Amino acid sequence: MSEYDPQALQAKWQPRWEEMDPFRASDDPADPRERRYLLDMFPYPSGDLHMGHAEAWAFGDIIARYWQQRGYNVLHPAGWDSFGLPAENAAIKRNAHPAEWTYANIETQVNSFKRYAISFDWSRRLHTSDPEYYKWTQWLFLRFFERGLAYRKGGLVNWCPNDQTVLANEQVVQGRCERCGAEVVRRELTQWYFKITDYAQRLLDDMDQLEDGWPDRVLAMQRNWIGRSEGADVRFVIEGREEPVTVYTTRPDTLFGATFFVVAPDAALADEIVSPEQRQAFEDYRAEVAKLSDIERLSTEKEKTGVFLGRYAINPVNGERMPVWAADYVLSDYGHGAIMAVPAHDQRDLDFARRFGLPVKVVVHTGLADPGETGIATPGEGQLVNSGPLDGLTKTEAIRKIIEVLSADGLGRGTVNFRLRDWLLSRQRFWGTPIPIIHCADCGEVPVPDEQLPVELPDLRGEALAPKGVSPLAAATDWVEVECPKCGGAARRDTDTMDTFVDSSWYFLRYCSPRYEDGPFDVEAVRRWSPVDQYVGGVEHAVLHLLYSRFFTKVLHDMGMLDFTEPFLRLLNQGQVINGGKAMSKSLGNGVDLGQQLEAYGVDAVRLTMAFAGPPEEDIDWADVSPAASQKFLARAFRVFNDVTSAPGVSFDTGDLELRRVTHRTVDEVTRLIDSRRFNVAVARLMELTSAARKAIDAGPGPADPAVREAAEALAIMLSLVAPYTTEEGWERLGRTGSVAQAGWPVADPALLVQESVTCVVQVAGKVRDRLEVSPDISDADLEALALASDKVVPLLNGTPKKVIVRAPKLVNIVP
Ligand code: ANZ
Ligand code: ZN
Repeated sequence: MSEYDPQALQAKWQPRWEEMDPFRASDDPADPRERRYLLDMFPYPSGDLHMGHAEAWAFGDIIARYWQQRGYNVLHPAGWDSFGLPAENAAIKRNAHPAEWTYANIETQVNSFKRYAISFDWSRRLHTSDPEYYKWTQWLFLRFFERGLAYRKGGLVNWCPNDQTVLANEQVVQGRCERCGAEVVRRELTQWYFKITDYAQRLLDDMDQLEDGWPDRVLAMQRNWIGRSEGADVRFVIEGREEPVTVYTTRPDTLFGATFFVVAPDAALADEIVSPEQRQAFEDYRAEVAKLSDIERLSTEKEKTGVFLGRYAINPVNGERMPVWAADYVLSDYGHGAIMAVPAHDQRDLDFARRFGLPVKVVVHTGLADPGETGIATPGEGQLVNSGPLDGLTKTEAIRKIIEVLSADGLGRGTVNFRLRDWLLSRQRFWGTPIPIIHCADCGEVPVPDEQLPVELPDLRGEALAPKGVSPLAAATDWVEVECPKCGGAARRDTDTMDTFVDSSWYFLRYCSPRYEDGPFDVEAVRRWSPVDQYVGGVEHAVLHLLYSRFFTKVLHDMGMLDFTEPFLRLLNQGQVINGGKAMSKSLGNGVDLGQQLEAYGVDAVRLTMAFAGPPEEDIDWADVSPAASQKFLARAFRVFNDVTSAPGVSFDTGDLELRRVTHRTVDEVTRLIDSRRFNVAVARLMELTSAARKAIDAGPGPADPAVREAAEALAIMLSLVAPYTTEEGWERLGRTGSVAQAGWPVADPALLVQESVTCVVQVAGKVRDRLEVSPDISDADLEALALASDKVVPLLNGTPKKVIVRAPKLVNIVP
């Protein structure tokens, strides 16, 4: 086998690695090695692995294998986020149990990951749909419940008419169900929520810890989602209503410019205050609005709609009467569900005022044209006008002043608001973690006692799982009807299951002690391994999963179970694998099948192509890369390993100095490049090292020179991060024993890193007058100074030369 045959190498080494099991993390507390935790985002068992998996896991594996080589005790676990709708829909179609589809797909992915040579510690494998796992998801739910962080409330929720389940706001994308694309409607339902809003400020503050480790855009998306704003609550009296109504505004300085008042049509207040004459119109309008998603309601494109409620609010600062309207652009669950409208300085209010002929009153002079005429609101800085005691102040001063005034008069106060809402976690579907609560007519919501966990799913399959608006679990009478754990009376289990984001909010903790039976995780094991040093995964999880995991971490910290507050220190978001400039899709027919690529080029060439394509954060266009060229390069490297003739263990000291320098420089650079996740440049350096070794074998000191062995061994180790099969075989060919994955990262000798000098030619008037030995990275300025000071040049110059052209480090051209 001196020809490079990737399939033969895979057939040879995969079973051997299976036996060696080289990537087991050591749980021994006395293990002196530094620990590192590399986590790939939880895979969902949707089918076999695809190109996107191949990319993400190739990157994660480079880092994990690198740490392994550096001598760390590395935790690199594998598991599956195995609850969820696709399994359930497949089960309905095939009249089967969701577990069948799920676990069959997992087996397929396990085999593919093994072939793909990911350096997992397989002993820690877990699945969120195993009762041994979801027992602890339930246990955690109960702890949240005890702390008031899991609660039920009624309200309008997003409902997918196709999947027949509620969706979190985050799962509604442009008014449609994230999973199936159906248009989402609003429904009044009682659902379970996690009180993530209690943690809004901390979720924001703790981002300080992530500033250096997470991509800026992910931090921005988190910040945006939490949506903190500062402003004021202001109390308005509504004529004929005892209790004043509070509104939230970020611009209390514009209070004198409020010309009307708007209530969310779906807020209880609207229903309460609407006048009898306007009731019919209001109810018709409300029914229309119920069909819209928040996104549509907030769209600035959409023509403004609304109805007058036949009532008036009194502006607390000037006593003016303002008509009260209901309009969909005001949301019932943000702020207080009602606003003061300031059309001159808020575009939505202005659009509304112009549509319905309401007055526009400028109170901040910004220097821009009158919004009442232009239709363009002026939200910017300026000087207050028409505002009594605020006149002449700047916006900032006016905000401070009016908050003082309102507070003194008991009419309002400064406040902070968050866009973040509580996390709706209950789903009316089968294949998820059952909510461990029992409803008793006398005792209310009763937690299932810990010793009765897990509440296992009943055995339902096929038709029984079909969506019917209530959870399929409701029909499993034997399962539902239980005794109340408190009073022993007849009671019913909660029939909803949890959003799968609950399962994946704590899996990284379970990996630290995956078989632990006395709790969700062994606190000591987590202390040793966590937080995660490097998380790798797609940017599609930039908001939801990361926010939820951060929230869980903070709650567990408050429960005294964790000694840190952020779960993931560094985050790498890989780009997408696309084809021909477009995302791969069935309809475009531009999908690339991973299995076929692996068949055609071998695992190593595909992994190498992923790493070499560009910076890991950028998209890889498969039409622009060449796995065939990757394979050719690997064959070249393989030949180098084969051609070395010196004995293993030979001293490198007497080796060819030039090649030794190249080797050590490459080690030094590749180390830094991997540390900074510039895998593509690292691969380029390894290609150069391969060429240098080749040249030394063919035209230089020859294959027996110790420097050739040194280069080949360093190459094998460094390249093993990307091409494990080729290098494992190469290592064996080099006469070395043990896995190349554990050979240990090469160390660059500083003495061999000093750069040789370069000869620089100095020309005067086109003639070569001097040759200077300079450092290859000399600056243009230094080189110019050296050249102008040369003994051979000075006599030829008559004062300052006309022109000096510098091409560092090789040429200086002087025009006297
Ligand atoms: C008057 C005003 C004048 C406003 C002005 C803005 C500019 P953020 O920054 O997102 O927190 N608002 C308050 N509650 C609302 C609700 N339930 N639905 C829709 N809009 C609501 O936005 C706060 C601003 O959004 C508030 O400040 C309010 O409009 C509006 F020149 O009050 B403002
Ligand atoms: Zn009871």
